[in-house]
Amino acid sequence: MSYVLYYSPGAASMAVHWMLLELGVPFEAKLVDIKAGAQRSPEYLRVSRSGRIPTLVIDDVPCGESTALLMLLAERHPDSKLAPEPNTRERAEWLEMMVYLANSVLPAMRGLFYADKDGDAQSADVIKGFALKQIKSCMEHLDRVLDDGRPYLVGNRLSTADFLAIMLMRWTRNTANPATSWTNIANYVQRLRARPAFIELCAREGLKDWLNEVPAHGII
Ligand SMILES: N[C@@H](CCC(=O)N[C@@H](CS)C(=O)NCC(=O)O)C(=O)O
Repeated sequence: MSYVLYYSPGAASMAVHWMLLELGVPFEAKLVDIKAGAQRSPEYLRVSRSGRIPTLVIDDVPCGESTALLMLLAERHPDSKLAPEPNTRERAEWLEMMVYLANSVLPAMRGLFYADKDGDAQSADVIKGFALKQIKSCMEHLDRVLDDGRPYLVGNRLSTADFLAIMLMRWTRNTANPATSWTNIANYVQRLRARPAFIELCAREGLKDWLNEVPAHGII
């Protein structure tokens, strides 16, 4: 079993990177510098037909799409229990949440960050405005899901849905309505950010701007 993750700091690879750390499996991480356009280099296009991040090369086979990769890793590592068992109520909830995040939240984020690149510059502001409204309504929905005080998004235990949701919530941090402005989400984010694997992930990707506050005396 071998894993090579092509990633860019804070990008859609983040959830997969986090999951690999939680699993504690050996993997190699290869940086693709999006700002320098490395996702369009002939080397990268040899592993990724779409030229998008992430790609996870599993036993020499390149695989894409962050949500699919999380589900695939959960399938390959069933002992981790990062996806609920088939034919359970939690499985139905998990499938619904994974598809909601991939199908409603992720495309809106793409609209927010890539409106000028994917569309044309003249309509970019309109697309971004629409995306921001969609993202706000998604965060309202996720806050309602968390309203019963559950510690994780699905089934009272950590799952791939949490890796994906936290990554997406982080992307709202510089908008007028960051995800953490909703109380249930803010508590959820604090809980998940305290995980050692998340702290390790941020250290490895050089991300310093979305960590829990460390008290002045240094004891958490
Ligand atoms: N649906 C894809 C989205 C991937 C995606 O849009 N990745 C961005 C980084 S967050 C990317 O590759 N951007 C570079 C580009 O589009 O040129 C997934 O979830 O893997």
